[in-house]
Amino acid sequence: GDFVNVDGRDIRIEGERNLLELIRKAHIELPTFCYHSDLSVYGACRLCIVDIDGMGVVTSCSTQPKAGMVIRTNTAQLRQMRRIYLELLLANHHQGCATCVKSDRCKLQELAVRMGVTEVRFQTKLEAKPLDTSNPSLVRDPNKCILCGDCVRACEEIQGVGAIDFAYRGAATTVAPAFGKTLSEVACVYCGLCASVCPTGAITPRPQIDRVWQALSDERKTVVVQIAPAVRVALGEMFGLEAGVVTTGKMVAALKMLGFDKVFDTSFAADLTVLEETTEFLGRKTRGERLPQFTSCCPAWVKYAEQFCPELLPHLSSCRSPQQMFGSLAKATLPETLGIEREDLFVVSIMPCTAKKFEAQRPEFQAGGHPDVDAVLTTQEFGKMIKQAGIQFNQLTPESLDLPLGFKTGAGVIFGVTGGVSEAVLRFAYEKLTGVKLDSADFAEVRGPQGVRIRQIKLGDVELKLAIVHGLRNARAVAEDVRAGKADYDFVEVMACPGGCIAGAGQPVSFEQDTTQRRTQGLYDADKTLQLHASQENPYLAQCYSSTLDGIGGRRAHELLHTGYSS
Ligand code: HC1
Ligand code: SF4
Repeated sequence: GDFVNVDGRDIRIEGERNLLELIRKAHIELPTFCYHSDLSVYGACRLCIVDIDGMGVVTSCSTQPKAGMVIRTNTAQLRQMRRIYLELLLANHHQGCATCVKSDRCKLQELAVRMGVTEVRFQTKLEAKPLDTSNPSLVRDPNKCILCGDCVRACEEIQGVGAIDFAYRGAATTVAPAFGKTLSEVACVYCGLCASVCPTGAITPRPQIDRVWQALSDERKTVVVQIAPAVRVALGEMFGLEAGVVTTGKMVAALKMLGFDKVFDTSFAADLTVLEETTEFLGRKTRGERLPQFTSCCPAWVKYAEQFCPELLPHLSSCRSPQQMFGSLAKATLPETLGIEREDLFVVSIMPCTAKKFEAQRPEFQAGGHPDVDAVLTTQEFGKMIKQAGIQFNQLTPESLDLPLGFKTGAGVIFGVTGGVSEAVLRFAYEKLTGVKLDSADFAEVRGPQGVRIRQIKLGDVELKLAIVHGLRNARAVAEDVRAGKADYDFVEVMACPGGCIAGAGQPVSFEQDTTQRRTQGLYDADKTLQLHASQENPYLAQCYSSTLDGIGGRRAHELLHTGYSS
């Protein structure tokens, strides 16, 4: 085979796209801000430089591996150059580190520490630029931007939105929405991918922690909380646990200590979504109308469809997302069961997602001037609240979720990964179409990391064609095919974030390479360890349908669980 030599060791070339990836196989993680394996190579931060015999110093992210290369990654010259690059970045960066929301998980800080930068010799005087707080999901702080362009490329290349770009030239260069607009004035869908890739605190999820503390200390309020599927496999990372470790029981204990009165599970509402959405789907399939049916649980996708493919809106499932089904159901039923007034019930969500903050504020999800979901915390914010309270998370004894809205099946848990909604729907559709109870609950053929997965699945006599997509640029491609009559799908699942909710922008910031994979595995394992795997088996749903919803697809179910779209 072909080899390169990295710091004295021979490393085999196995189709790596660039030296940075190949050098990882030597167990060396080169510093970088602007390299992301899913994005185009930009080569702007220059931190990943290496020294190659006969070539000199080059950026490894933009250099192809060639057999026989002799590479050094850690010479005195490289160390010195990297320090200077970092000092220059720091010199143009607002240094309010102690009060920055990104402080504990900032790549700039991490690399400055790692490279031993202890002073900044070229400090420039910086004029403070205004923050963009125009929307419920994200805060943009241009003072902390280091012009790596990661957000610009992620928004364009993965989401196909192009809401932000470089503006001006030279020393005035900045990253911003076009024409000096705010994020709320451009086509931004609040997916937060820009925040996920941002190495500093220049784009971050907009916090609501203070509102939640306030509700918790308000004696008139009864505060309940729902936990999204993806949160349980990621929160532990903020307390030193590996990605993918399921911490549901400890989360319940922590939430009770923080003062929440009831702790419920969004996965209960996901089970509910499965019954409603599958019933809607099979109805359309029988009548042959408005196919394919697109999923509607990802609020960034819904906003994207409203803005970019309004003609497809009739194809979206009319189901509210599980977050909003939970909210309306909680507000409709809990006041009576808890013996309180509706306006004294405060519903909090803990979500992996920034777009969920926007979704909760949409006018269609309010009743009598009160939103169905009062506040949305990200997984990150939840972890911060636990830290603010001084709770020793790892020492907690697990506690059980409250009933009935805390009971779920595995189908409601796998919603958090790409393919999960489809698999959950198939587990119900199978029984509906064959009349046979499912013995092995999996439809593992819909799983996987590919951005677009087309699957034909036979349930009894019915052949279903599914498209499972994540990343909105991929969704756009499928939508165009549908519009052009080039695709005969029955069902299309769309998640904006690559990987699904587990990789949402509200999740803990991770510097590891395999985090998405581990979280994914964590959710599939959680499904396996639960008692039930198909939504129709959830006994509390049956109860809910008879007492409150007038049956699946019933009148009350329609009022509380469905919606329409605006274009
Ligand atoms: Fe998701 Fe969903 S799975 S959208 O990815 O349908 O955010 O986790 O809560 O609502 O259930 C997010 C996750 C989440 C909803 C559900
Ligand atoms: Fe682009 Fe999403 Fe960031 Fe908006 S939130 S700027 S759509 S990446």
